Amino acid sequence: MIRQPTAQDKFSFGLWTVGWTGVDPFGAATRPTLAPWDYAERLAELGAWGITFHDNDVFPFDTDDATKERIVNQLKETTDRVGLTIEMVTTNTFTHPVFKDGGLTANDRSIRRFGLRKILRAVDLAAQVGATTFVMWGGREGAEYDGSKDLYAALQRYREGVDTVAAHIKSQGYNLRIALEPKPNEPRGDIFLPTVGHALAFIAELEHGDIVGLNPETGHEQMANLNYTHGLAQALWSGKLFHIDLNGQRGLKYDQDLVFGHGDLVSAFFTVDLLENGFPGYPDGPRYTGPRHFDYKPSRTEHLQGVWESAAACMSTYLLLADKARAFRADPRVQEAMAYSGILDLAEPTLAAGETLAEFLSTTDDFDPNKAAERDFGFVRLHQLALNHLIG
Ligand code: GLT
Ligand code: MN
Ligand code: MN
Repeated sequence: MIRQPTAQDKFSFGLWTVGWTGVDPFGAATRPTLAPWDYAERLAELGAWGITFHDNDVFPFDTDDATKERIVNQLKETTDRVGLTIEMVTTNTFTHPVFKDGGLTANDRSIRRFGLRKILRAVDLAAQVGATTFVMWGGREGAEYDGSKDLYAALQRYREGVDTVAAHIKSQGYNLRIALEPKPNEPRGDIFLPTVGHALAFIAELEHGDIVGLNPETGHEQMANLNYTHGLAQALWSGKLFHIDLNGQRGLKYDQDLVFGHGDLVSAFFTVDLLENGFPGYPDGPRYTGPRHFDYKPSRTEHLQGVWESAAACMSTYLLLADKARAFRADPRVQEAMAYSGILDLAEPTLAAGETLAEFLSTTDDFDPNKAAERDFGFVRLHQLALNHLIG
């Protein structure tokens, strides 16, 4: 079964996703390179709503300003003509060898100044093409050897870099927010800001943290053996879920960037359930309304036909899971099981309204711990109902 996407579904793709030609550390390209506008046109035909890109997905690293302008204009003309939104732009601070020790946290100050300038130019480009999110994935910000970095200084310089970018956005009056993208490792042995939690704590230390949030990626959290849906939930709870990178990952190995749902399918179901249905106990609670952005790689065994099929698969899988997640929440058996499990009771504050600490401490509620310990929560039955919806 295939579900056909429309613009209302707000699906978007990085140009580097369908544009990946299959070059990996062990082998050469297995597919031809198309022009950026060719990828955009094809994504629009498939039902995507938007695209995203790095500066160097569109023009090569050493392009002069006039040529840059011409290429960017040609892409913008194409996206306008086919009705695609350029929703996010980011900077490539990882491919060129100059960035081998990072862009914002390289030990070499001249490289940091070069990296920061490149990022600021990409911010201007983002504003020029109408993007509203600016992702910062610091893939080369990190180390292989603990002795190779002053870790305090690295965080100081990372903060300086992100705050400088945020200050530039504010001073120019751009309608842009920064979304930091955590990843635990690869390409560096250890990347700074390795998880959602580390990045949230970092944002709290920024001067301009009000316009800085997160772009969590499914596989990146799972590479750290963490729960992606929990990560999204905490980012939402903090008001920091600015953007998402959906894909698939199967366990603790290299960053697979599989089609969404081709990794941990049960986890993907609950991710979509959270994105589409929100928190069960908070109908008016925080919701993610941004793009459903895919950051995946069509496997290098596939040629162009397989590239388009895998992009369509990301969107179709999302829509199928959304249908199932809605049916799951609407099912009276599920609602009964959720009530039995006390899911909605967790939304009730532990202290009563107006209850003082003295009042609270003066009573035992006639609570019998042994009796309470006999409670059956029924989480297994509830989970099996989820599974029935997922595979039924
Ligand atoms: C790179 C990385 C992705 C990031 C991209 C944004 S680039 O492909 O693996 O996870 O989202 O810089
Ligand atoms: Mn990835
Ligand atoms: Mn990503």
